[in-house]
Amino acid sequence: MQMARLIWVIHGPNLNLLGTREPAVYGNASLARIDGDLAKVAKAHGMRLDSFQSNHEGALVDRVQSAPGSGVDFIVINPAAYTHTSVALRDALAAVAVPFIEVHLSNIHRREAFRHHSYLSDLATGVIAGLGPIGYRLALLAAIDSLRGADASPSGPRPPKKG
Ligand code: CA2
Repeated sequence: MQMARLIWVIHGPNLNLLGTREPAVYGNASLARIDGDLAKVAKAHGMRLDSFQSNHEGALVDRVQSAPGSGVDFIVINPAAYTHTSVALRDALAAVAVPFIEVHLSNIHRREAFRHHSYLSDLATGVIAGLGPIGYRLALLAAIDSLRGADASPSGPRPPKKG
């Protein structure tokens, strides 16, 4: 029997502060609560899920680089401030070619101009912004749906369509 599909959730810098500061922008939920909710959803759908947070760009790049060797099928990522600055994270996601969905708690397009550009969005399967913690859950459900579709295709698992 095939191993259950594996989804990684990756959180960027300062998201460990969720639930402790700036509730008007980022809500009241802690990161542990968000990750706990995602773990339950994944389990209910028969998927494996691991969450990771770092405040360090290199650690995030290392994590992304290790995805293929760890058998990761899909990544849900909130790159936080590195969304707007990190060519390194972009290059890592492009190199590993694991499909990913970019999530933002806040609507980055309603905020300062420097938050409007993402170095990752054009590589992403999809982008969710402005819906708060439920955005992670929606991204996870979309990832699960995409993996289910891949498993159901007559030729077996296939990469997501590009372009
Ligand atoms: O809206 C998002 O999810 C962001 O990715 C959050 C980043 C921000 O730099 C992006 O532009 C949009 C910031 C995360 C900071 O998280 C905090 C949480 C609680 C208290 C302070 C910061």
